[in-house]
Amino acid sequence: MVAGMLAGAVAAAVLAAGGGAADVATGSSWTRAEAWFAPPSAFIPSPAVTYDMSLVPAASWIEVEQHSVEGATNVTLKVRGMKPGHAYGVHVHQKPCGAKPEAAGGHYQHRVDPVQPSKDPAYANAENEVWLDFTAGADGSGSASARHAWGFRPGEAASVVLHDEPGGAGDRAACFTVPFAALPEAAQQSGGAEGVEGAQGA
Ligand SMILES: [Cu+2]
Repeated sequence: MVAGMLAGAVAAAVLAAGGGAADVATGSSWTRAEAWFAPPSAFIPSPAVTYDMSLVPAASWIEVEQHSVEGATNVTLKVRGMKPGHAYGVHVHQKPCGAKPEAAGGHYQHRVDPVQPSKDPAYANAENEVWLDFTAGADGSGSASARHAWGFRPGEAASVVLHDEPGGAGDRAACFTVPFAALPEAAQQSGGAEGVEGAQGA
C-alpha cells in the first residue's frame, strides 16, 4: 500500500509536465499541462495543490490546455477523481499556486478592475475572466471550456483555481500552476489597427 502510494507520487512528479510554445510564423501559441493533486505538505511537491481533500482528493487529476491565435483563445479543463455530483467554480488566476490558497492572487482579467481584489460584476464576469466551472459526474470526472476574443498578457495568467462552489465567490479548494502563453510578439503587434502600418518594411 505504502509502496504503491509512493510509486504513484513519483510517477506524478515525473509526469507533472506540460508543454507550450509560441509560433511567430503562425501567430499562435499553446500550453498543455497535467498533474495529480497533492497536499502542500506532500513529500514530493506537485504543481497541483489541494487545500480541501474532501472536494479535491490527493491523486485526483487535472489537465489544462490553451490554444491562442490572433483574436481567439480557447482554454479547456479536464479533471478526474473529484467529488461526484459536486459543482465547482474554476477560474484562471494571476499567480502560481503556493502552500496557502491566497498565493494564486486574483482572477486574470482582460480589462483590469482598478479596484483589486475585484468584486465589481462589470469586471468580475465570465466574459472578462476565464471561468471553467463544472459539475463532477457520478464517476468524479468533469470538463469545461471557455473561448474569448483576446489573449493573455505575458506572465499575468499563471494558475487555475478550483473553488468549492460555482461563480466568483467560493473558497479555494485546490490550485494548479499553469504557465499560460501569450501570443508571440509579432501577432500582438499586428493585432491592433495601429500595428498595420508599422509592419511595413520589416
Ligand atoms: Cu477563482
